[in-house]
Amino acid sequence: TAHLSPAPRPLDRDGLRDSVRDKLVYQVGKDLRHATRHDWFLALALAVRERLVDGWMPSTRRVYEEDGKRVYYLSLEFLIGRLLGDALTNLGLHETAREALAELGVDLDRVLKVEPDAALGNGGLGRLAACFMDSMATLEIAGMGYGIRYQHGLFKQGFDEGWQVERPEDWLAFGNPWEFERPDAVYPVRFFGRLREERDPSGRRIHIWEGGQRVLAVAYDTPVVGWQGRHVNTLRLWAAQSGNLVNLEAFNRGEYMHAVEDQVLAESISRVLYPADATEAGQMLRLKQEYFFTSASLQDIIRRHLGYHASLDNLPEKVAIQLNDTHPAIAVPELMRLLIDEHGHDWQRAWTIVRGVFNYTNHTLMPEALERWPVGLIEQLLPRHMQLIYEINAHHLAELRSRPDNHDPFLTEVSLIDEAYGRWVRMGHLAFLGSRRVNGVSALHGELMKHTVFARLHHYFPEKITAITNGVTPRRWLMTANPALSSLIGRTIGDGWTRDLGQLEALAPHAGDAAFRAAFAAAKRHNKEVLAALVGKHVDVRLDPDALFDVQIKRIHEYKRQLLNILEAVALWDEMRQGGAAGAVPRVRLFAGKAASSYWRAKLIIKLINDVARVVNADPATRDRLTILFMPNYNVSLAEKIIPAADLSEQISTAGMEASGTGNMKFAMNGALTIGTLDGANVEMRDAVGPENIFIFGLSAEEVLRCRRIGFAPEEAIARSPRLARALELVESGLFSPDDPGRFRPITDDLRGLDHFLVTADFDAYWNAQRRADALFADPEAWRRQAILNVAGMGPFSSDRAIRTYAQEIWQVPLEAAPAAS
Ligand code: DL6
Repeated sequence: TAHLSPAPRPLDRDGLRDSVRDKLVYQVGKDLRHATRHDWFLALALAVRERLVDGWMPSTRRVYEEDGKRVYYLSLEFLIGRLLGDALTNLGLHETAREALAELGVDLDRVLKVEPDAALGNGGLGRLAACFMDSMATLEIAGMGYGIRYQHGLFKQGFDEGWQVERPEDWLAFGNPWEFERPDAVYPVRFFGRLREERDPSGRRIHIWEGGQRVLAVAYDTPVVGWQGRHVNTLRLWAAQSGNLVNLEAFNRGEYMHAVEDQVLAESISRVLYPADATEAGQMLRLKQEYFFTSASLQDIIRRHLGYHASLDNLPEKVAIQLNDTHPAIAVPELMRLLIDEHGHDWQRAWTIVRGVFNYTNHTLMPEALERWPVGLIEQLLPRHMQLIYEINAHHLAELRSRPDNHDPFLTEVSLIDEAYGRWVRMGHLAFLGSRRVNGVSALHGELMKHTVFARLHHYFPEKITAITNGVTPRRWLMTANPALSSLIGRTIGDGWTRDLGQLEALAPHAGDAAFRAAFAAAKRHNKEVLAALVGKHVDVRLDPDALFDVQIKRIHEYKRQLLNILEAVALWDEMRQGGAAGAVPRVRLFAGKAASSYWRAKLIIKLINDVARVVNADPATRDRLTILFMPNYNVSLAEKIIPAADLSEQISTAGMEASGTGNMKFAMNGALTIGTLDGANVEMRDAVGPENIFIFGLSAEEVLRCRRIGFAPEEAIARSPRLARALELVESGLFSPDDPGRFRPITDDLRGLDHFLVTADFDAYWNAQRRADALFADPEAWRRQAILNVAGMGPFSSDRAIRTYAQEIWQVPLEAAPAAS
């Protein structure tokens, strides 16, 4: 369209080859003959980065010149993965790079593999942030991501006799060719200290926060390129440093540790990503991380704004800030502090600006995962912020008390301070109150937000909650990850889907075409062979590409119910070895995912899966029909290999507990059928692909709530299901853990006692859904037909659609580029 920015000048094979050779010699400092694969990776990445920069400068210049509204995405996590393949895809340079390297005697695929994953996130929330960055660049939105440059990302997972072990991750060990350090973009961030009050010449009270620990936030910028390189945004990550390089006096006294203490303490803030996912949180350091990156980002945003505008009064017209979960919720009192204490605004004006600028995305409703900080901790670490939070709360409660529709003098449920057991600041409430819009990540999740955690706040502020369903970038998750299927799609319907995923609809009629189905099956078969070869290289398990690849990959969490999956596998194995389960097709049950290091129950579930796998895989009676495998060290790169090879995607959470899911979308986009509950975005996926093309089972979210309200009796569910009873008995018998027969008692006792996640309630329904999957897989043509219809139905699940809707409904920024342009 007329609005699209021009694509960057083309680069041919010879140009890229020469550039790579130059980078190798002059920047990596290696001779061609002695270069390692890693050197070649650096050389190619630097050559490609140059192309990114070619687009980056004009994009940045244009954004400044146009002075439009900017979008800032504040996120403690960006689960980026590898960048080289993605950059090549977006710049259309994949084949050029392959040929250029071949001329230098180097294989591109081998080079791509040495890039470490940037694992700066735990799971869905962090990966969503990465997909959103891709889509903002593709839609040419002036967007910027802000986060932390963790020195060590999410831990590496290994197994020791089937138990998860965590090893530190070291993605920066060989340097990072994508980033630019910005020693000139540095901001001070204070912790602890004292408050003092003074009067300014006009008699106004001013608050001075002084003393304590002062840390510096130093910016590192990574260019984020959109589709076809037309627009390049920035991801700015902060590293912590101390202003005091070394205490020379202490050093000269021989106190070497003491001499660098300040530096070590400061750097600890950006040293490690917390391996927490939903239920765990470190205390002081975690809050420090949250405040550190939030404060630096807000100072940066204000500096940029004041470079072009006389005051901050028009901030809401020029800036929209999305708070990714409550991790950056301290931004609400921090912006109040900056506006009032540093820029002289009065309370009312400052509050109007805050409420016009921020928006908040909620990613979970689990009460234990909603962040709350002890009042005492905030008072100690951020004394001025605690004061401001009290003041915000006082205004908020006074306003509600004066409303004619309020009959609650105490307003305990909507107060920012939870005083039930101890005193806590409710960060979700703080983010809700300080935001213009509060977003749920699927239609169901948005509805549940209105009726559960935010019910009372929603009553008073009914216009705030929106529900924009998550999406994933088709460039990484289909185009780069699955060249076999992408090229088939391209040959069949053209390439417009890369920018307009709705075009996949045009595949639907081809589901009825036997030749297309055969080509589709060949692509899947190829991907399964690639995965089987990869598995064979790393673990001693042989996967049969003819078997049904049944995959559950995600964080290990009780609500995601990996337990339901493995118990059903135990029941199936038992039936097979008794000579039953005649209709069951040969299957590979593949698991992957990490457990938070302090989530003991999740780690026991991993051990159970590994123990069951050891016994089942060694059984000669069932060996050809059932293989169970837990792949270690799940990360984005592994997902890119597993997802294109999957036949069946496990999305089996307790309904009402998975906010959206995004893995569900990636699998279906790659031609897997889903077996799942009516949870998160599964509901919308069912509507998009048709209920006959998805295996839905189990309790609905409403039924789950009812079940829990009236009290659920697992023993009755177990008594009704001889298969489940038998599976539990087998686990309890010690068959899978002969060295420690009682090992899994905590799991089975819980299933028999409380079963909060309703595994036993859904077991039979799950078993039946699995048998429906068996029956369909036994008819390959019918299976393929449905798989193709799943791909065809994935149009709505692009992150481009999600970002377009955020832009219109939440950020209110104009969209320049037309949706369907390719
Ligand atoms: O919104 C992204 C993603 C959802 O798709 C998942 O359903 C949800 O579990 C996940 N949440 C997290 C961390 N939880 N918290 N807070 O990753 O967000």
